[in-house]
Amino acid sequence: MSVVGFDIGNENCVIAVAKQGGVDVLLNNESNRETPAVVCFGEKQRFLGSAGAASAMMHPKSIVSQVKRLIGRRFDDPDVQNDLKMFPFETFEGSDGGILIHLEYLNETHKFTPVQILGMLFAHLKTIAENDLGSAVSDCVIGVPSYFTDLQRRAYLDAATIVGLKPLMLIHDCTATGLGYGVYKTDFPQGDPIYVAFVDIGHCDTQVSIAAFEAGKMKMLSHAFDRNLGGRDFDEVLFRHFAAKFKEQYEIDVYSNARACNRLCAACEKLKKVLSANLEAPLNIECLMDEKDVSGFIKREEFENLASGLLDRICIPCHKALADAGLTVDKIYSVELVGSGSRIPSITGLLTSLFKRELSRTLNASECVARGCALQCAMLSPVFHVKEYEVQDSIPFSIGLSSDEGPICEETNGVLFPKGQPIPSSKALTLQGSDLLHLEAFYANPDEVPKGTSPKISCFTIGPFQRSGESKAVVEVRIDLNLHGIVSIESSTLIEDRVEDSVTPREYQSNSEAGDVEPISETEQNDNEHSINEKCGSPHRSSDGTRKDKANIRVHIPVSENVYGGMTKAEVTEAQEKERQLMQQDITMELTKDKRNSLESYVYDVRNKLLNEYRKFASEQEKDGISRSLLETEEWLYSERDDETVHAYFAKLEDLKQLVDPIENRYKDEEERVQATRDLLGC
Ligand code: ATP
Ligand code: K
Ligand code: MG
Repeated sequence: MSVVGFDIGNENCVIAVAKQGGVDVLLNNESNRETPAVVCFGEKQRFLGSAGAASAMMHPKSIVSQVKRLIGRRFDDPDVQNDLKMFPFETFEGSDGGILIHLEYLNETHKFTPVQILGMLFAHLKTIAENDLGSAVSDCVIGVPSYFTDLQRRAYLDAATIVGLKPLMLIHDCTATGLGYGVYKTDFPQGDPIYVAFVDIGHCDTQVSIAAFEAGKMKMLSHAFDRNLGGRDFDEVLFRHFAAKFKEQYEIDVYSNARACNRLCAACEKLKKVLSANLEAPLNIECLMDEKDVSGFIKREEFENLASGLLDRICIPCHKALADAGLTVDKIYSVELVGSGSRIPSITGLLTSLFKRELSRTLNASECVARGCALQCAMLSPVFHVKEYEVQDSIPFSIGLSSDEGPICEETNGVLFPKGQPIPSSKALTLQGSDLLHLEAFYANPDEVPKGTSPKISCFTIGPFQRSGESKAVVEVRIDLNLHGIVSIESSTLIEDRVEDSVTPREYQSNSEAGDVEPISETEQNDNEHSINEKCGSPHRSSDGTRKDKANIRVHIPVSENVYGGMTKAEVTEAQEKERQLMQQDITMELTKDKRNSLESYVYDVRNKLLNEYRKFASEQEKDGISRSLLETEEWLYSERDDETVHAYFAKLEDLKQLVDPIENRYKDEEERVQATRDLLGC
């Protein structure tokens, strides 16, 4: 069983595998360690990852990138609308308020949700891993931004399920990075823990987290972020600068031309990278628009001035992470800078003065998340032995719970899991009801979640159940903040007094099929409507209230959950079927290409051999016949036919072989004879 970690970036994805003796980053089909997060729809097949990026120019209208930005978001979110403007494809609002991407493919308009597109990317990364490892990959750990909402986390799990991946855990990016830092670090100072700040600047976002390390353990103290600040914003600064310049200088408006926009955008990203290593850089694009070649020039200093607003914004999550961790900069032992967006020198300068110390680059800036994910996967895997290491992560959002009768946790203003709650955690609630209970999970503090996040997370219907007497039934509900950081109901149990001798347990069965009945000791019940028992830090625990002497009957009752904006089981199944079809089409097209290539090279090969090694073994008549067939096949191949099936290419090859094989055999016989004679004389 393999142990795989995935870092899904807005720009690049990285796959890492834990092996005996360490973690390796896998190379993709193009031998790169990073795979572009791109899905492209060609005419008859999809191109994924590097192949997708390479076919961008061929199919500019059907290339989907930065899908991570769209996952679990609402179509009407102003941030989303802003992003959608930059995409070349059309998008619409789905019936659930989510995003639907419309793409022309195989003479039809296909509608995909971002989850489906992410699934395609997952499938591609899975295939790369499987080809490398030579075995099936299913268990994995996937990195997610700390700002991901419940819905976005569920969307990742759905995308994984669609393509047969089983995430053992979704882990926060900076936690994965921290794990890689802590596991390998051996020189911990004696005494107090050390505090390390991780600053990850990616293509679209910035995350800052602070962790406390001691020998053998790590605790995440805070997660802060700017969801809309990353490398691409620096590209945009350059883009706007040059778009304005070229308008003045060349009288062209790149905004009016999608292709010109794309090209200038790509050129600006390159320019930004050049400016990381040089104090000035030129920008030249041939025939950008209206048949005009353009050229420009910029100094690093000017770029820094243009980007000063962005630089200021990087400070905000840094200060917030410090404040939330309750630390001042002088308490920080080290600042680890990761994410390729952080390669801009002025960012380093800014962070150096903010944290009042030299920054460290102990970790591989582009691989650390994937490596940490693979390590975590190894730690969770039963087949892998990893040295004991304790990780305590936390959720950056307060999550509340209410019932039909109002908030449940009144003492804490309705908050069930406050910001900073360890992941995973578990709480047992004791509730009362007559036949059904409704619970609503929600974000309790709109200031904590990213702007535009709906406070509504999910609702749970518990029951139906039957109470035995006049009084309300007592139901114990175990709510988890699970390993993925998702709120879920782990179990719900009807608790009734055992009535001696008169009633058999069967009669306590609920209306559901899931009616396991087991007698247990009673857990403590408060006099008020509901009480809470809590546990955290371990994924599998139940409440252990004070025991009383009297035994109770516990009956499991069914729970149905409705995630606002989430996929139903039926939708996941449907998406699986759709993905299976798309994948089949890709495989068929690849196979067809292979067959076509083999036919093509066979024609060349035979033609060549007829002039050389086969010359003596074929009559003139045979040679003429074969040459004619080769020519015919070639004409058939190049007559602009692109709708042939695998079988057609296969049949043509077989036809040719029928003609050529007898000659091939004569040639081989002769070869063998010569070899035998040589052996006889030679040795
Ligand atoms: P995210 O974390 O937002 O999902 P990601 O993980 O794909 O995205 P990274 O691969 O960490 O992002 O970083 C990509 C960004 O880094 C891009 O904006 C890219 O232009 C930028 N980048 C890469 N190399 C350099 C460089 N030498 N100088 C400046 N920026 C760079
Ligand atoms: K990445
Ligand atoms: Mg990243």
